Amino acid sequence: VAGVRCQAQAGDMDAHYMRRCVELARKAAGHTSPNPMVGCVLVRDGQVIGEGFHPKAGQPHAEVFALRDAGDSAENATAYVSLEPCNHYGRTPPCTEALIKAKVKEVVVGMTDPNPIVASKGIEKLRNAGIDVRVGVEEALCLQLNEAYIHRMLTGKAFATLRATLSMNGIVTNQIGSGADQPGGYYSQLAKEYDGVIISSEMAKTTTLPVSREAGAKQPLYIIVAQGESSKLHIPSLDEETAANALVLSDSPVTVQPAEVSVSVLDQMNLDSILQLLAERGLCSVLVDFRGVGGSLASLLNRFQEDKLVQKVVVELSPVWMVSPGPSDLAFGGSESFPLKNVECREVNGTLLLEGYL
Ligand code: AOF
Ligand code: ZN
Repeated sequence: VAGVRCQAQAGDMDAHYMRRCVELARKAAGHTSPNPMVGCVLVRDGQVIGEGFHPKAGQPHAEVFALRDAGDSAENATAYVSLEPCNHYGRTPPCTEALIKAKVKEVVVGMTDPNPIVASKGIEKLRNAGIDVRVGVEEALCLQLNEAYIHRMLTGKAFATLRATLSMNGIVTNQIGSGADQPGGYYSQLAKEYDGVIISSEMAKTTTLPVSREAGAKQPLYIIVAQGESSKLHIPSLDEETAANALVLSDSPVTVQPAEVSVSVLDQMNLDSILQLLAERGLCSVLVDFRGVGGSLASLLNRFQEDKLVQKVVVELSPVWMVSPGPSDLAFGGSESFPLKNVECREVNGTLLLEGYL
């Protein structure tokens, strides 16, 4: 019985340290693309002797920061890593070599790396060096942490989340300044975690792009979809700073005013080619911000469920009843329903938030 209890406790501690890895990894949320978020904890004799996370693509990996933190004491330690250690020379040298050199005795991995140049080769390398490797501790949590990175690796497209605000009678609203929209509130938090935000040119023209002016703050790339625009697109809130962080996607050549913005002309203006283009530019995740001024986004989103182009939906249910421009304030009908998975519901400043996976 003592042996069984001992094993159960070891399992609990494994889960505990892996959750800490995920917590560390999340500190870099929104900063690591196209790389994943990764955290690492080094434990020896039941003591944490080093911690680290991957802060940004081009910088050292989580394992390297944790080994630096531990100094000379990593020998015989157990390394917990939320993602399989890499075994290749990329922008940085392989983490497997660093772990072998530091003489850790065991590596506990959250999930294998879907990157084809890693794909279990890191685990193999460690095992061949005589290190015990266990894989799959808190795997579901690690998979969720890097859902966007994994999606981009496997499909070559950015992970897309559709965001809309609905009135209580189900009408898509343009509620800027609603509970969830407060500065520093839920929406600005959400935008920070995504690599990009897709909006329609109609919305860009009529609203101020919510760019953070805090020094060093992370900005998502604003992707402005312009369809059927004339050759001149005027976006009043566009200054040099916002323009540096924006990209206009258009179906015909267009000049943008008053500031200079990069423009890509797409032969095929559809969500599929947009998500591919963004993945090629290194974006893992994108928020499709569908407000009342959806305009050209509405046609892009037509039948997106069938094409499996949107992975997640975030809906804010605002406590207002809207008068609709149509014949009735209630929308009837709808042909098919797609039940969402892993639905979560919470309240933020009087707005109900519903999130789920398609
Ligand atoms: C790890 N630990 O913390 C991260 C890993 O160009 P590089 O050198 O940064 O390599 C990027 C790839 O390394 C990335 O696509 C993914 O496969 C892996 N990321 N691996 O062992 C880390 N961030
Ligand atoms: Zn690495």
